[in-house]
Amino acid sequence: DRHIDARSRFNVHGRKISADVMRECLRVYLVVGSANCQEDPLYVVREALAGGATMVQYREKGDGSLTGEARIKLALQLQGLCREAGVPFIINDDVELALRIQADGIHIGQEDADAGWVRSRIGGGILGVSVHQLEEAERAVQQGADYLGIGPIYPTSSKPDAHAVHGLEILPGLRQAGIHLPLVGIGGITLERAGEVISAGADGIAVISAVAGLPGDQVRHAVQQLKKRINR
Ligand code: 3NM
Repeated sequence: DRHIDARSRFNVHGRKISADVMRECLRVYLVVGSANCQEDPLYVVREALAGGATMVQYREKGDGSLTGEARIKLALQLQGLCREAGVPFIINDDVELALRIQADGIHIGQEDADAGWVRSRIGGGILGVSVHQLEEAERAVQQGADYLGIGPIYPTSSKPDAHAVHGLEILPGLRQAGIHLPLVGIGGITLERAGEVISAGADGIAVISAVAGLPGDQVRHAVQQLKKRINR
């Protein structure tokens, strides 16, 4: 099978990604698990990639989420789609899964594994860390993060244990405090709000419901529209 053989140009065994390439990958970042999708997640991700999604994170959380072999199988299938499209495939939280399937990287929050430990496990793979304030951001930079996730920017119904809403102000705040790492905003970002998140200092937007929550036949168009707002 060709897509299983095709090597990703991003890889846990590769060289560390440059900040410029990282910024491009963050532009329209789809976060997705089977619980977020109205339809087959493979269809949703295929359509999002056709619309120009620049990175995909597999985040299998919430009611009815897959476990065990089914989870690994879906991860491998989504990875195949991302490899064909040439975009990085990131695993949320689960270092063992990321290493097992040779994902392109991993995303962790403050409650997950220590970022320095994750960096030591994944070599040059992409490491994303969710942070909520300057000290966390500085620490993640020191621990070798490639990008920081900042959220929730707006209220979200996709993450029941989300932090208090930050608003846009956290983005210029981090920039002015000297955080130059690529930043992605997350939480409640819609087509209407995408432009202001970029204007406030983010390099990209990460979304669940604005893409994965749509009927499958609207996914491609939604990603195309998000890209237009961001490239403006
Ligand atoms: N992390 P939606 S908010 C996965 O604040 C996630 O770190 C967040 O989903 C954070 O685009 C969030 O549907 C949910 O609001 C994003």
